[in-house]
Amino acid sequence: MRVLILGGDGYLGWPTAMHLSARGHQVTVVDNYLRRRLAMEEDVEPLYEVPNLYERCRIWYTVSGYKIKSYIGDVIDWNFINEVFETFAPEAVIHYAEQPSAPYSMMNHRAASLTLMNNLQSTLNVAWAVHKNVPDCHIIKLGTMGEYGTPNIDIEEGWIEIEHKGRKDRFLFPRQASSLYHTTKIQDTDLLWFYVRTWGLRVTDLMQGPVYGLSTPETELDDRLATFFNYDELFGTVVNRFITQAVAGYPLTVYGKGGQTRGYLNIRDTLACVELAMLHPARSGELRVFNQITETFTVNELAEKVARIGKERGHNVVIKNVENPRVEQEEHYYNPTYTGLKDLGLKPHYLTEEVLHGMFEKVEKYAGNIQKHKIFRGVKWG
Ligand code: USQ
Repeated sequence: MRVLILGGDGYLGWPTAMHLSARGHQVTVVDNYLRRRLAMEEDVEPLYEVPNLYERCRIWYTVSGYKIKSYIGDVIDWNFINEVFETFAPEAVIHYAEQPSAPYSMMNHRAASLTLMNNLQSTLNVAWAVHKNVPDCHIIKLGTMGEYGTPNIDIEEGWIEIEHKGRKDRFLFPRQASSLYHTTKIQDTDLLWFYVRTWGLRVTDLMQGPVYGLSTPETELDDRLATFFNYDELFGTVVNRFITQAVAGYPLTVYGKGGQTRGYLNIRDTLACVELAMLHPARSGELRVFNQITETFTVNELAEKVARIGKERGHNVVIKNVENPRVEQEEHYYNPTYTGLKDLGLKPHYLTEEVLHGMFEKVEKYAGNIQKHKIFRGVKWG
């Protein structure tokens, strides 16, 4: 299949590109290095350096014999992205090209504005580029579980049937996010749903939880094929952060009471989910939604798991409840449905002791690179 990956240089984009390329798909990647630029501006570069995107593609070719074509350019630049779609004519497009950090989006007005403009404009351009050049192309959009928030009712897989005054209809499940970043994802969903209804686009919205991990079958082939690994407050997700903190002897930063529950998944499962969605496309005129998680944990549970394995490996691990810089519920009901991807054949990789040991092993290798001042800066929501 001809597949276009937008945001193909990112934490998930690059491993996805290799994964699909290794399965014989014709992969083209686009990226404007936004994530690299923001990390540099904010002094939060990843744990180790990775080659630039052109070089990554060259190394991938040398190692695997498969070619990935890359374009450096901005999805919000209409002329650029329109031309990419016209030239490559993808059968599927995977849209990761967004500012992905909740704390970054809450830092100041400039960061909020960049997040809003970038995320919405890129989604708008994807819808237009598909409509104009390849109307049958399947759009796979990375959404987020955070769109739903933490409602006091079960979370359905995207849709809910509502009976009101004796009549029934099916609606998008109510959304109420707790960061500006997450709110832009809600707006993305609304934009796409509008164009699905109006133009008959085919769209899959993957409501993904926080991802952890740094190893996929393809990154294991050569150290230079590794993905970014951030452990800072802006771009590091919580499990990746806790493991790095444990290795650095920095107390694990549990925000507030630590009862915040989220659905998590291994980076390997992100790749599998995206591939499954691609191999089983949505119908024309369908917005299909999957909740992309494999298990749920509270922050306290994650801290305890990481502390246990960290201690086993000889690290001095302490758990510390710090004042929560975010505005979020710290104790709440959480019961999401996530059967759709399993029904398509997903075989989850759970957060086992073995997986944690594997992550520790990698991070320990780069322990000398950890800069403790990058770990906590306390970007406040209020
Ligand atoms: N947390 C801590 N201590 C920390 C860091 C985080 O207690 O040092 C807590 C947060 O308060 C939150 C939970 O851990 O309750 C998850 O935080 P996170 O930073 O791992 O994830 P989040 O900010 O929600 O965002 C991440 C990705 C984002 C993706 C989202 C999925 O950065 O791109 O969309 O996970 S979800 O959370 O399901 O919306």
